[in-house]
Amino acid sequence: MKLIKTQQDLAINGAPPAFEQPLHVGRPNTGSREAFIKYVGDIFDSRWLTNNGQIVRSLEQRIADYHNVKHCVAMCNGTVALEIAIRATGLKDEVIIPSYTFIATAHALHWQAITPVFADIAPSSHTLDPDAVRRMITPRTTGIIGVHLWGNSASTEELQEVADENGLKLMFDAAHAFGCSHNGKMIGNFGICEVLSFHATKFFNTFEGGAVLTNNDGLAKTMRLMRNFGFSGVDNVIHPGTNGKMIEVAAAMGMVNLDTIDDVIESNRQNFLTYREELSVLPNITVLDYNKNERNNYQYVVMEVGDECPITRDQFVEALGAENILARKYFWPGCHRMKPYRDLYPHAGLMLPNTKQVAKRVIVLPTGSTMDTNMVRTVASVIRVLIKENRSD
Ligand code: T4K
Repeated sequence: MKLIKTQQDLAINGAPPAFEQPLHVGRPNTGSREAFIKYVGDIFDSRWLTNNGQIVRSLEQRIADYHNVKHCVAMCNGTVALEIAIRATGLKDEVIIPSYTFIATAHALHWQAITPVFADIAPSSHTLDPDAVRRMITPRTTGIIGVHLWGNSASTEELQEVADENGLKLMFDAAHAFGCSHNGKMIGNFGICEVLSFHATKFFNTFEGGAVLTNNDGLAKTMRLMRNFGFSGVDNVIHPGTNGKMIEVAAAMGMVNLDTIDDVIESNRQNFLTYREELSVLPNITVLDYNKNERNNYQYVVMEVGDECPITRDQFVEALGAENILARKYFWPGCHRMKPYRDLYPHAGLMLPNTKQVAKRVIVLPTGSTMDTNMVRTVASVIRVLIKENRSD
């Protein structure tokens, strides 16, 4: 690792890369190896591997307590959790979502023959613009799925108003928002329900996993049935269902990761603050901020490249890649431009100017517990020199 000072230090100009090993966005945080292996030993001893085991139930309780919400229903991944939540909530026909999100938000609807209708985002928050949602409502609309992108909460009150005024159901894709709050209230308490992802790349992971948080007893009961083929006791199926269960070894990873979650958030916060200090002084570069009055997990460092910047977003990604800094263009080009949805709505982009603009500007930078402040400063030095090198003045 070295500090990049001049253009001769850049890998695109023939110098060795700044990092010998690749720096990933979404490098998994893993808690104590010994504690995890102890759990694995217990799983071997008990020979209870899945089907609502003790570790899954303990993890559900801890996550519900952490979010101050009545129910946490753990699932095998965030996408299946979304699918089950959508079905249990009774969404059908058309559901309004942002296009600027991970493709799973759209797929979870499309997979069940529900049409995702894409509404535009607010450029400052990257989350659904309630007025844009209003414009997309048709007689076939049954609901709205807001996304708390990057962990920043969507405009929950305004979206609830739109939903109430139009007789729609509102739920949230909270895949990025584990441990975050909105107006002092923890995520998990908004809309009918909120869906978390515990994928390996999330700051809190269970290898693969997800969960639905809700205060609605009936909905929680239905989702518990749905994730286990609709079984109520032995030999008795009382509801349509699928296999959405979390396994014990995944829950064990969650238990271990929960033990160190505060340390992970703190190292994410330090990395975020260092990035912000280093990058926000650069012309045409902004770092998406977190609301300091809320609880945040700081898991994404989102840099936006302004239109006047002498180097384009894609040139940044390429030059950073040469340094072994594997920055990502999440969620370019927007769901509406991915083949299944492009075919469905070839002209959707006309209603999505902010999505188009934001998707063109965003770079997500590596962070997490495998990075420290010095590494962050090195990444920032590459960005600084790239801008300096390309300045026309
Ligand atoms: N809704 C939203 C808003 C979401 O963002 C997501 C998932 C979901 C719903 C669905 O939840 P899940 O069904 O996934 O639980 C990743 C994740 O696969 C995905 O979970 C996540 N969002 C999305 C934002 O990011 P990719 O395509 O970036 O994954 P990949 O394999 O390129 O990994 C990213 C980086 O992490 C790579 O540079 C390699 C590194 N990595 C990855 C894995 C899996 C590791 O170092 N170790 C690992 O084990 O999608």
